[in-house]
Amino acid sequence: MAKLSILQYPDERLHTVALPVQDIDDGIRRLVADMAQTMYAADGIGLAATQVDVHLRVILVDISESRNELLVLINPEVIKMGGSEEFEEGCLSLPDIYEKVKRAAWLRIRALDLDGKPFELQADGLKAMCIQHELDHLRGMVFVEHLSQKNQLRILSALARQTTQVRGRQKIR
Ligand code: K1U
Ligand code: ZN
Repeated sequence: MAKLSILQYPDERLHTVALPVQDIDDGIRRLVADMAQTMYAADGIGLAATQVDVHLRVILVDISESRNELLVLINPEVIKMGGSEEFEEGCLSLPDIYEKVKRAAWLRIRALDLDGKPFELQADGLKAMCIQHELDHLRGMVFVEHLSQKNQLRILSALARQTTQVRGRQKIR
């Protein structure tokens, strides 16, 4: 297993649309193991393959406190969704940025597991928000792109300030 590096917004590669997985082979199984290690090491509750620069429809979710209830969704598709809920989200591609996003309150998903077996899943609450956030990554969308232009500019300047501060600290050392 290997820890992968996570693309950081506004990296253009985060806007790539992911393609369906054709074959669940050893390459995909290795990708899932590496993504799981990366997600747990970063204390994330989800990760999309897009974020590790692999543009295939693979997402992982684990919202459990024990961090041992890994959900692997290959070629996930929404069957039904409904309701509306606003939730404060974070993203491993935008450290330290948390913003409220309005999404469907619940959804039903169809996906393949690691054995290539189709299954369906119903989710609400944090799990539903996380799955929708990861599905956005697969279509090349980052959660802040749900916000107004003004708020996106505010976030971009906060990120630029973070980068300048890190570079400044590196020069002092
Ligand atoms: O895709 C990602 O970047 C992972 C992201 C998933 C996510 C968090 C919160 C709402 C929707 C989707 C994260 O894991 S961010 C970091 C985090 O662990 C977290 C943030 C807020 C609440 C709970 C966890
Ligand atoms: Zn994210």
